[in-house]
Amino acid sequence: MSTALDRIIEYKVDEVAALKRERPLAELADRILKARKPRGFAHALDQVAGHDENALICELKRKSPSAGDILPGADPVAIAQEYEYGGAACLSVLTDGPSFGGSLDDFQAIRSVVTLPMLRKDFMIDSYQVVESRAYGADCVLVIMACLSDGQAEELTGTALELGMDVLLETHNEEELERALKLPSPLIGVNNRDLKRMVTDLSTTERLAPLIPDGKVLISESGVSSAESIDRLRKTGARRFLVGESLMKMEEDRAQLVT
Ligand code: IGP
Repeated sequence: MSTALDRIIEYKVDEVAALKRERPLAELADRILKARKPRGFAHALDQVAGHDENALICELKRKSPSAGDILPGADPVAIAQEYEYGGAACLSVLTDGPSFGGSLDDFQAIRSVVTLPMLRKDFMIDSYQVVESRAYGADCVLVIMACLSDGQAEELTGTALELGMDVLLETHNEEELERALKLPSPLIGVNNRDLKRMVTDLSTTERLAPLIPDGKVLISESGVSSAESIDRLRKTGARRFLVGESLMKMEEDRAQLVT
């Protein structure tokens, strides 16, 4: 049976083929030469995270397959500024259009008004997208183990590191974690949401956190909807969290979780 993730990857293949025709790599390379150097994404998290402090990656997400429209009519640029003032360590911006309503235009508009390190959140299947991310000023890219072979994950990671970006390796189960741990990036995301079944369960982080060795850095992603969920996840040792929907919906005081 084909899953939501399979369908996304199917249209990504077409999307990337079209992008490559429209804008050759040489054009992107030119932009990269003019771009500001990457801001350390992992470093910014380390600066904030501590025994008592949580480092938040706050996400801009217009809609999603699991939540539908998250905040219709919202201005992601204004929200990104609130996140920055509220104490976010980093930002994540969804750029997938069909499923998440995002775009590189969103990314660029936000990039031009905040100074925080930014993750380009998309479904990377080709190094072209990694190069494109850098050309748009991304400091980190997402590599989702669930939709990549070992060879692909290695190639995307290698390209991003060569371009000076950080790489968030996203895992959801033991097998994906084992594969991610072999790659040369320390940032290990544990997605509490199963992208194939669209079910979110914080026990995913509880199960996988003990399997992450020293020297690697855990980021708990998705379903972090309250101070209670942070308290629960902190018991696994997690101090870095990627939060989208609940912060988007928090119309007042988007700094509330940043403590
Ligand atoms: C944020 P939430 O439940 O706080 O909105 O989740 C983030 O973890 C989620 O958007 C996400 C995601 C992804 C989206 C995690 N991994 C991969 C698209 C693709």
